[in-house]
Amino acid sequence: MTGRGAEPDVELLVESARDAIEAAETSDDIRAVATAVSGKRSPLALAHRSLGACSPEERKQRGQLLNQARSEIEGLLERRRAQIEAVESRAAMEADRADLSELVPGTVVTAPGRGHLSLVTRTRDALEDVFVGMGFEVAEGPEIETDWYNFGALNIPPAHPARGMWDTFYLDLDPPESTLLRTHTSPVQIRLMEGAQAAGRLPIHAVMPGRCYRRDTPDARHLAVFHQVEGLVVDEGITFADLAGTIEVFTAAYFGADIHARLRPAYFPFTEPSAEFEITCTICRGAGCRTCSQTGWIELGGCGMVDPAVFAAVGIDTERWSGFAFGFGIDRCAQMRHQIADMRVLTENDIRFIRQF
Ligand code: FA5
Repeated sequence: MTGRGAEPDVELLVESARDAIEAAETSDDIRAVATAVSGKRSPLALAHRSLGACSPEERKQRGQLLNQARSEIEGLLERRRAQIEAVESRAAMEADRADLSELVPGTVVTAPGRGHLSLVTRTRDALEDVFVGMGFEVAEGPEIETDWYNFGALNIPPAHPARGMWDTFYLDLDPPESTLLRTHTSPVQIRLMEGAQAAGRLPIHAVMPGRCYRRDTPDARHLAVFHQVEGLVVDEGITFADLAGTIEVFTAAYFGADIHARLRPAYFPFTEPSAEFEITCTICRGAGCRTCSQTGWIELGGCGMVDPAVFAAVGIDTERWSGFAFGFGIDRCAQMRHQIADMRVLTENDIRFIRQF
């Protein structure tokens, strides 16, 4: 190989990669093109390999050219991949959009149809699949809880002002306010940590889906009976970056790369630091609408690093272990995934809605 003619052939290589990348239309296409233009057997890789036969001066010059070519090709691939993902995720969202238009008279279903799982159950299953794919186990806990598991062990002692964050349904049992319908899935974290600590089964990487209850007035984004999925990781050397990365991977996997997510500082008594996790409202695409109270953003859940007081309540050694936790609304995820303007349709049993899923 000689230095003469090196530049045109590298230019040619970039040009033909550019043509192939621009011609790609689907995720499968772009994957195949990526292998062809920058994979181990691509002309680019072969050109790199042949540098060994060049003189040191030539190697330096041509090596630089080839590195520039590689970063240009990778940039082109990245851009095209993002465009394709955005188009595909928009198309998937569009296909899932709920249609609440009136039934055409005369199309009433006469024969009993075959039933199917509700949208919320299917959303829970889909969310579980995403987290299981990321290495989490699935656990469950009771819906009727004691004050200790729902509040006390979570660093919310009686009369703590944070109790006001959860309007609670209490059971009519003695002593008063000792037993309740869980207001969130966070008590399952406590049960899991207690069990794992007692049995010497740390670390923990688990998600805990389930039904929750609050004396919330139903509106476009709230129900009195709703669902959350809790996440908990307790391991050595866990940092906020692990939490942020997990949420990012989850959002991209569940909502698609097109949806923007952000973390905002927040307060929860059982995590420190804490954050709220929001995505662009899928109803108005961020422009502001009734569903998102004109903010353009929808809160999906809360998260943060497990507070040392919580580890102390379950006897976990904070010298060795650290962890993060999160809790998302499953109904909220379904609402955003399927662009449902008002969450109350999830409970109304309107056959026009149910049959769409
Ligand atoms: C909690 O319940 C915390 N336990 C979350 C958490 C877990 C924080 C672990 C830190 C660590 P919050 O009250 O914000 O936080 O509820 C979390 C999510 O549940 C909300 O963002 C929303 O998506 C959903 N949610 C809450 N209340 C309702 C409701 N009434 N109807 C439907 N979804 C709701």
